[in-house]
Amino acid sequence: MQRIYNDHIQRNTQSLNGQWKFSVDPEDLGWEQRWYTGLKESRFVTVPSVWNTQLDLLEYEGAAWYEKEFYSRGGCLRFCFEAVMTEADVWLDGVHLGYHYGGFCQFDFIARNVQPGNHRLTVRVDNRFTPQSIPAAKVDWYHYGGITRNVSVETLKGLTVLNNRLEYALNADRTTATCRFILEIYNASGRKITKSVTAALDGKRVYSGDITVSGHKYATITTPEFTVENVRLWDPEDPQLYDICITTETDDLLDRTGFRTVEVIDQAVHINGKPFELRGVNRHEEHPDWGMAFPQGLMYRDLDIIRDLGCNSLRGSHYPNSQVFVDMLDECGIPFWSEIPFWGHGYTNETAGDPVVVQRGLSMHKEMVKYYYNHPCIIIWGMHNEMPTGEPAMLVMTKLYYPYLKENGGNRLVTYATDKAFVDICMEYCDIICLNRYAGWYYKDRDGWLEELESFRQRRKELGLEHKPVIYSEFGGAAIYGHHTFDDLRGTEEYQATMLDKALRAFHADPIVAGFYIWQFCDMKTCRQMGLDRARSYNNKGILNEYRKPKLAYYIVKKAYNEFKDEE
Ligand code: ADA
Repeated sequence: MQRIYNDHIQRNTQSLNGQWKFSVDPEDLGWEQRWYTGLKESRFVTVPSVWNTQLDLLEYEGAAWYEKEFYSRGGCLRFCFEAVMTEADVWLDGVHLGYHYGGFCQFDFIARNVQPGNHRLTVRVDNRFTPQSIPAAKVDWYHYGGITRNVSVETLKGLTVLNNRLEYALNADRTTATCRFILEIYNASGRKITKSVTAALDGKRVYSGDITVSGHKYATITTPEFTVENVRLWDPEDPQLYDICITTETDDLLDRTGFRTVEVIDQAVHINGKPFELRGVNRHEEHPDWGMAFPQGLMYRDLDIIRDLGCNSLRGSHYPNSQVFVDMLDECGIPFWSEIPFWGHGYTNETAGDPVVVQRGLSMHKEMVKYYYNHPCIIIWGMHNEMPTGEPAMLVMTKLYYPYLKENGGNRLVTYATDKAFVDICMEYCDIICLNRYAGWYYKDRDGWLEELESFRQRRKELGLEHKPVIYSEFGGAAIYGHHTFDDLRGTEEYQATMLDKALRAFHADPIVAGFYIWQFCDMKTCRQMGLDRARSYNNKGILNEYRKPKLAYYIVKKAYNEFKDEE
């Protein structure tokens, strides 16, 4: 996987990014005609990319085939895909390796006994929607397709370390951490072997032990507990990271983590025991020229802007972001909300209760937890967004996901974003109540917030949930970049700026509000199903336009966020 540091020194890793053969398959002929035995007609594309940036494929929804030749010295090969949108079938030299569902998380397939020489990797990608898709076809972003993040092939030798998780609990004064590693091991040799596995944290060996694995099998090691004294905390003010190094005789895995607490005390989110008002924006990983195959250089640029704006937190709406971006947030101390792409308006009680949908959502949570567990910046897991949470199926779903994330998700708060503040029946199953509200845009006016806050305070009381803080997870309104009038018209930069200023000041002044994430960082392309409400086919609620040019609201928000910081 690509990180902002090397994650292997011993393991041979080869990037498969770059030029691939590509062929669309609008009539679904590929399976029958066995395109996985070699693409006859094709053009070249770059991976990672979305196919929608090609002029004749702007709106293409369907299957497409990718093929790449590469040389390998053979052995046991692991093919790693960081994201394929949305369904992927993978073949090596015409042999099917596996299938993966879900557009925003990584997955891998292992091929054994591969001979030295040239090989052909084929991927069939399908971005169509069905009633069981996550997200559903009605979603407020563009229907992209393609191999959107990095691809690599690793040569696995002997006993290998596929994944690690550092579980910890800090003592009351946060100076000592009681820890253990959970290590996922794979025997690439195929023989019965007994080998040692070593784990080091910040250069100090904390575990070493032998394990016996027979055949091509997986094994899990749960190390005995060990303590870390004089903990250097990961704190937004000073985000200290610890290096992880897991080694076997023939393999290694390098990672990083950080120690911190996050909890709710007196209706406020506390990081490391200190109240922390979450002041942020919602950000999609999208750019008009790159779609959701978002280049690393632009991630740095976005982060630069986000920090200039005075944000101290981010919501990764609406899906797991690239690992490298989350690595950057770890480094610069920006607490992050990570969620799966359950975006609600396309679902009914019936489709949200469909067992396939529920299981797909659970698998997405499992993948997100597996691959993002060690990131200290992730302080919130989001289960879903604007789903029909007034309906019984959503109660069943939320009651399933919430305990899963509490038990397995590490030291984090768990929530979901609701647009049904007054009819939602799931609020018991979250640590913070997160409201998506658009006063001044979809209803009421920009001065409606005080009334709104008062009504919700009452509602929270009626539900007996007064101990739960509230986050305004979305609010805002559209402005077309460069649109100014003498009148206070919706759609102008002035209207948006005033609206956000009023909202931010109302939230900041209210003790039940623990944080706020503006909708949204920048304008983004949306899909046809969103209808006429989206001028230019964009969601224009960005405080920057899609090319990251600031609107008036940018400066108003920056002023407010800096004032709030100065009050601390
Ligand atoms: C919702 C949704 C966002 C966006 C927003 C809007 O709150 O979660 O993705 O669609 O509405 O612009 O209306």
